[in-house]
Amino acid sequence: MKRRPLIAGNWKMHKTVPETLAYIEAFKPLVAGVEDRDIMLAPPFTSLDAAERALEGTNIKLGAQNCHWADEGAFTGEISPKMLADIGVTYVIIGHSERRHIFGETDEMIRKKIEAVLKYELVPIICIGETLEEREEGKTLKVLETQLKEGLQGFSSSDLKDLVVAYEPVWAIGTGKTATPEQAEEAHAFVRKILAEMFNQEFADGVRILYGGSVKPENVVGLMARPNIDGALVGGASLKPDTFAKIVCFGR
Ligand code: G2H
Repeated sequence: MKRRPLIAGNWKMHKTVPETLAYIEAFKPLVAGVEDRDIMLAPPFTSLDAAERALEGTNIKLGAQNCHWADEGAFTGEISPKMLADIGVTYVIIGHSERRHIFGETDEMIRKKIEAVLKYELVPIICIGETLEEREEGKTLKVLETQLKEGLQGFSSSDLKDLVVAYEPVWAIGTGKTATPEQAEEAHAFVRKILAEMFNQEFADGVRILYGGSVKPENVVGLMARPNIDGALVGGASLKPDTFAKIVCFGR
């Protein structure tokens, strides 16, 4: 099945508002006219509003890197999906490994965030992936299955119709080590099989599964050639407009 590729840039904790605007100014012409794939930028919260204005009328969608699950309340330092929807965000990255491992996010918190994001018709990108220790112990597939089953528990396939999954092996994030296309494909095919078991084959066939972990212009083509790899979630290599544009424009 042909799925529309999605190339997503996750800036993590990088760029001020002026830096964001300068990036977008440089990036827009580099990807203008690229209409056969989806493009997303996820700046930090402080830049979202300015980015939304700068991206208006372009082929680039806006993403947030995280959110809380409540609409509002006494949650100092948090941002709600209601606030993100209000400023024109389309995608929300949920359960990134840095959120799981540095900030202690659990599968239950991730499930609540997905529910909240869906309420505001935002598109969740749920991140899953194993640590090096888990891979070396042969637990990779079990970890992926648990993260999917617990994070997506209680939803129907129609609730999750636009769901995006990002497979990000923790050992490949920001380390320069990329999973080989074979390793990534094995994980992606397994994710699709679990989604088919949890929901149904038609649903699973429509879900876009992104690979994340040291994606660069040099390795994107090999990854994207695999049947179950539908896009990339790019961190470090999304910070420079020309480098990210090369990744977005793979194969063109
Ligand atoms: C994985 C990825 C983007 P990087 O975290 O989310 O980052 O491409 O720097 O490994």
